[in-house]
Amino acid sequence: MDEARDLQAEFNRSIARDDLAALWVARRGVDLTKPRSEAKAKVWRYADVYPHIAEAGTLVTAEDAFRRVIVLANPAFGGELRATNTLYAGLQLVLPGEIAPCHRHTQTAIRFVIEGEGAYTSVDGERTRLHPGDFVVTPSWSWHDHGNEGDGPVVWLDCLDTPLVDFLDTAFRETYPDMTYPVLRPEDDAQARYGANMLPVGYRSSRQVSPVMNYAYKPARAAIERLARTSPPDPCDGTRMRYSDPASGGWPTPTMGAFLQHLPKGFSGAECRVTDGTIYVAVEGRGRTIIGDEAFDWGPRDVFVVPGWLPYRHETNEDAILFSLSDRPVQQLLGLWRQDRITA
Ligand code: 1HN
Repeated sequence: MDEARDLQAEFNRSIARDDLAALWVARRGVDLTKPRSEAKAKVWRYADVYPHIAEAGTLVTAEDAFRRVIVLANPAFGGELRATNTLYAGLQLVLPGEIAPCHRHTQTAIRFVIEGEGAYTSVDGERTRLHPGDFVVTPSWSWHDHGNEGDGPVVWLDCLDTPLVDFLDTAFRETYPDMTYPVLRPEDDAQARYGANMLPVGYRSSRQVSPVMNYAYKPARAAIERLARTSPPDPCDGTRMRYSDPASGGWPTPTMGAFLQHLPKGFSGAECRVTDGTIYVAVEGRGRTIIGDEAFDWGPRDVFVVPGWLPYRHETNEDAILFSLSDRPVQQLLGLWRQDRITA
């Protein structure tokens, strides 16, 4: 018996020298029946993070920093720039008069505005104004710069698919020779063309990304609030809508989907789990989310992460609105996405 074990151990050592491994050894004792996300559940409260953002504002300019961002680094990944398994998140500060210089990269971004007025983002020569609750899409390989023409600080949450793009070894980047890209189209041109339940006749999408640049908060919130009044909430997610690409009906970006949801006052949600690890931003109201066996309180501007396949359950003290995003488009495209309702 011992001899057999010794022989096996010697076998494992000897094949390892040739960069080989025995599958039955590597998988011994590993639960292969379900995913176990490495990511940790976590809340970043804005009141805790904002002082660091404000201090960063006194230490570096947006130009010197290129992007003045405080990254929400999930503690599970030892300092890697990841909020979930596949997504990056960071809070970006642009002060009045500043410009975050132009560049492009293969990573896609969704930027959700947390606070402040007067900033714009420019994508391939078109600008859009940012208001709290809006999100803007920066498609893969599009030139983009940001600026703040207002008189107060502006902060938004950058969410990018960088961990996913890195994993696929597909990260490319270029810096534009000037600070800003030339303005080629009128401001909010995309809003007029694609943002009013219409499309230009003959429009054919040439990219796997929504032509809508800015998904405004006001109409989304009005729709959610109206639905919340007239239809019963989902037991897990309340009144939850996904944002869509008006041309395809699909997701705003190929790698990141976005959602807005309303949870009524006193909501005590059923326990659920989904395979897509999700980044939430509390926009309005207060509540808590029980993730696994830990409760995370949240209020306006707090960001929290629910790792994939960990049971979660939302509770509220007030009417609440949550924005969220995840890699669900990728999982669904590959036929891998699952959900499970663990209703008691
Ligand atoms: C990026 O391009 C921005 O353009 C922000 O504002 C954060 C994090 C990783 C890679 C690219 C931006 C980023 C980023």
